[in-house]
Amino acid sequence: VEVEEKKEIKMKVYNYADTTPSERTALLQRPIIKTDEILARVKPIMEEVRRNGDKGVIDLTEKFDRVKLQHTVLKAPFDPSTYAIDPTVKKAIDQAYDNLYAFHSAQLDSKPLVVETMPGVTCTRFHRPIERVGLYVPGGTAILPSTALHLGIPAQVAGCKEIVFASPPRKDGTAVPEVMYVAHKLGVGCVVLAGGAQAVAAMAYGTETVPKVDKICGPGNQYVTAAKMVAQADSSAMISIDMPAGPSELLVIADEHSNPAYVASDLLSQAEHGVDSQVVLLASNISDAHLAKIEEQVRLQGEALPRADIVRESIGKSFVLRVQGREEAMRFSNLYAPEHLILHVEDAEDLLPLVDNAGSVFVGHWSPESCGDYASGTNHTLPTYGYARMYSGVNTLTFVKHITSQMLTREGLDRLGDTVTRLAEVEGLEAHRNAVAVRLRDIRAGRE
Ligand code: HSO
Ligand code: ZN
Repeated sequence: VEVEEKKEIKMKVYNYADTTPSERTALLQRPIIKTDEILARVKPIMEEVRRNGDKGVIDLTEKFDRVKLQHTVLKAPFDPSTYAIDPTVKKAIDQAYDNLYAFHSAQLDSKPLVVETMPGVTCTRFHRPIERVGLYVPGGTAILPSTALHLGIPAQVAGCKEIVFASPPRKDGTAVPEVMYVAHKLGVGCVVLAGGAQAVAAMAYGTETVPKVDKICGPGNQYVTAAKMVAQADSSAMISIDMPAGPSELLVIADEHSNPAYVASDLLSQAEHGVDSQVVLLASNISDAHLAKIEEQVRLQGEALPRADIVRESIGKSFVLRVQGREEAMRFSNLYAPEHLILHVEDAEDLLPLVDNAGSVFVGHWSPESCGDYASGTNHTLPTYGYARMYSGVNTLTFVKHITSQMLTREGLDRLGDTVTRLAEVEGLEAHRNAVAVRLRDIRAGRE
């Protein structure tokens, strides 16, 4: 029998100074997502849910997840048997909850913003929660109750009236108890036992038992992302989404002071998410000997992981880039715009002012990404694929909208009126001009 030899767990190594401009561009690229193909597959699924409601969701769950459900929705109050979990896990979830709650409640401005732009012209801005939100908690190769926390807490803090969770059922048709515990703790109204595009469609359009929501958030595979985009583009769904999402990523900047075992452990922690995870190591003025130690740790720790086969693939597609100094490293990092950035360098906090594009930053070697993934307080739903250039990660403001108001006094309108009438004339909008002019006539004639 032929024994297939397993590939070594190893990243490719490049030297930045030796790369051509086109190689540099290629290093910044993420794997291409074939959007058209996926959109074409997602649309009929969503159409089926839209037409057949709950029955559509149940049929699709049977087809894709091979689970036959009687009901696709669990409504609060949930039966305590659905969220019976190990007490040590409960304690850990509770601790994570407290930290996330503290950080996310500090993000909400408690007082409205009030600015008197001119005497008598007062502008204000205040926020209101988005009423109904749908939070997608992925299933797949790992169960992710942490994602339920990271999406649910900001929604709860923002004051959303209706929070809906969607998450694929387990093989036996039940919900993941840890996810249910989070749902119970957060006061979530209903949990849709479905994944993929069918779950997104159920929340976007509503069914007999799933309430229609106004915004859908949360990470997911390519089908989930495509479904969110289809729903957002469909004016009959009238929803918004948090951000486009791609496979998870990590960029580490390490120097000669870094601890090879720690650096390797961080790279592997992200690489284990999936075969398409991207991890990048920027080696800043690192000696051959130090880099060899990191590579050895990646191999040793990687081989020992239960998910070694996933890591073998994702690490195989990842790379080390040797750069000259931390400024060069930061320049590359800002162009790459990683979802997660870990600074394994001396005086790491001095690099923070140079960070222009990143989802979340882990400063110094006592700050593994795992802490942010679970329990430090920051959110782990972050922009990938380079979208950190223009998107923020999920935060409390993801779940509110801002409303502005203005109030002018008689004197304020007297002061501002001519500016407005002149601009209305330029635009040829006579009714606009007149709305001010009728009042100005009274003011200037001394009429009340
Ligand atoms: N690193 C993931 C979040 C996560 N990690 C959940 C573990 N569980 C995406 O940023
Ligand atoms: Zn993670």
